Amino acid sequence: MITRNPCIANIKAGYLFPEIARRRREFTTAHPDAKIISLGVGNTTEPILPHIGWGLVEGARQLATPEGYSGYQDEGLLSLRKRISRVFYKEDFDADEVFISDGAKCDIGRLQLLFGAGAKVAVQDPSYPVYVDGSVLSGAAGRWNGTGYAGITYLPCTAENNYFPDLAALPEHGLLYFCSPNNPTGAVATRGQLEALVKGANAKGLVIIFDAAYSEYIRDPALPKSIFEIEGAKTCAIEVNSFSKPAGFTGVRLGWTVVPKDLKYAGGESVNADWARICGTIFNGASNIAQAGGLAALDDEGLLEIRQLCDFYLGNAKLIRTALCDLGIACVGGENSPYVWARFPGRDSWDVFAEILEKCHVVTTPGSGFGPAGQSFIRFSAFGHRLDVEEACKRLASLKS
Ligand code: PGU
Repeated sequence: MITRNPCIANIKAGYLFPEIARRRREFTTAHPDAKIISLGVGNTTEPILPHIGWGLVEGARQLATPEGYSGYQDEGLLSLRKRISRVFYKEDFDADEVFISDGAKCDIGRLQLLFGAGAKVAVQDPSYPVYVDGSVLSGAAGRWNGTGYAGITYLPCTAENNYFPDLAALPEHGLLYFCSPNNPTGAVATRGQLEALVKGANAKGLVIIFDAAYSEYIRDPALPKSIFEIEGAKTCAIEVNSFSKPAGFTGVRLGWTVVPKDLKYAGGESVNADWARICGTIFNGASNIAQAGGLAALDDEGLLEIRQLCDFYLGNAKLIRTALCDLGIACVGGENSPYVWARFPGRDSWDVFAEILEKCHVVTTPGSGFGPAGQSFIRFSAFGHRLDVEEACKRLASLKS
């Protein structure tokens, strides 16, 4: 029989979120009457707002007309690529530098095809688990050594360094996944920090995959929403983004990736041309209906709805933060991001996860699932109905006893 891909055999455990779902199921089987509230996976809960919803409906209706019908749109609708460039990048990118995707996660998974199994990968620690698990699947992570993968450079982002990594540790000619606003810590890199990062990346021949999936949650106008606000980023960065968290498209599936034409490999070849080739080969584009929704999301009315939806979830984040602070639990995040990162000194994350589930019937995410530096932390997601979040906050009080 054919042998298993050794990269799959090398992956440490189940993907974090299905593992949480498994533990939740185990708990509900033992306690069938428990009314569980999830502040675990970052999955949107509120309905798509009316104007954006209308865009989706209209997109579907158009497909059923001779003049509105469209088929494959490999790199995405030209009108959407242009609108993304206008709304997010002051038209600084040509349409063929903006690639429409079926979501940021899908592109994060595909992007490593550009660099292959030999890429030296660095991640913020803690970080969204797809960066590391995707690297394991592509063969770039090396062996599991008990606390992490030997081939991955983990860059601790802790209270001690204000959640920004030590740039001296960046690998030369490697790949860095960088997420701001960060999942899970909620930290947002300042302009000065990103300037130092871009300078360091250009000096070391490093490519940054900048994940801006939560950029619409930034409320502080001084904080950059995109790596491309930083001079010099076009020669060292790729940016992935998504309609999931700003527009509630987690189930609709729509995102984009910007690959500047100025970005070149060591041999001078164009990364943009390779990405177009990869997308043309293994991806046939995002749904036309989703893209019609995306167009509606990025007109004036749609942008107001995005603001409104993010404000709602930020309101939830504030309630969670306040509840935790009232209990004397130290936490960060939640101000420019939908995640609150809470510290339980000396405790194992999975034990705290189990305690919160048992005492409060609230599902959270254990910090250690995001990397070694996440140990003793819990991530609270602000994606939930308001009444559920209020109820969860009340229940957290039983953590005192
Ligand atoms: N990037 C970051 C940093 C994310 O946190 C998530 C979702 C995505 C990308 C995915 O974006 P899509 O455009 O929807 O593909 N993170 C959530 C959901 C869990 C998951 O497995 O994606 C979370 O709870 O961390």
